[in-house]
Amino acid sequence: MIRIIILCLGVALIAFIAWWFFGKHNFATENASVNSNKQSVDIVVKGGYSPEKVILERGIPATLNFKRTDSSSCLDHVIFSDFGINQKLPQGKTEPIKIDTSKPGEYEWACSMNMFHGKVIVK
Ligand SMILES: [Cu+2]
Repeated sequence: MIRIIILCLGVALIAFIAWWFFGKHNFATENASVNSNKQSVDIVVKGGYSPEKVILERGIPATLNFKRTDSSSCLDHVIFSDFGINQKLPQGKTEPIKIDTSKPGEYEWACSMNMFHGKVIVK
């Protein structure tokens, strides 16, 4: 009986892990919504970043709207080292961050402890 319970828990755990990774990959990348010379992407900060990869168009002023719903202090700052940005993210509020899109390339962001990461791709 105990063996069956352990087996069931094991299967449930594997299913959960598979779902977790599948879900993340499924929602990982998002293109900015562009309208009248502006582009923006909303990013939810909760146990990481969603989406964690953002594609922006070159030369159009861009804003990333970070909304932190996670209470952990780990995620209370977001750092774009390429742009010299170190922005506090107040919990429950949307914090707009302007991104320089003048040069194409890939720019990473991270939490203050460099544990969680995301990436901006300027095309
Ligand atoms: Cu962290």
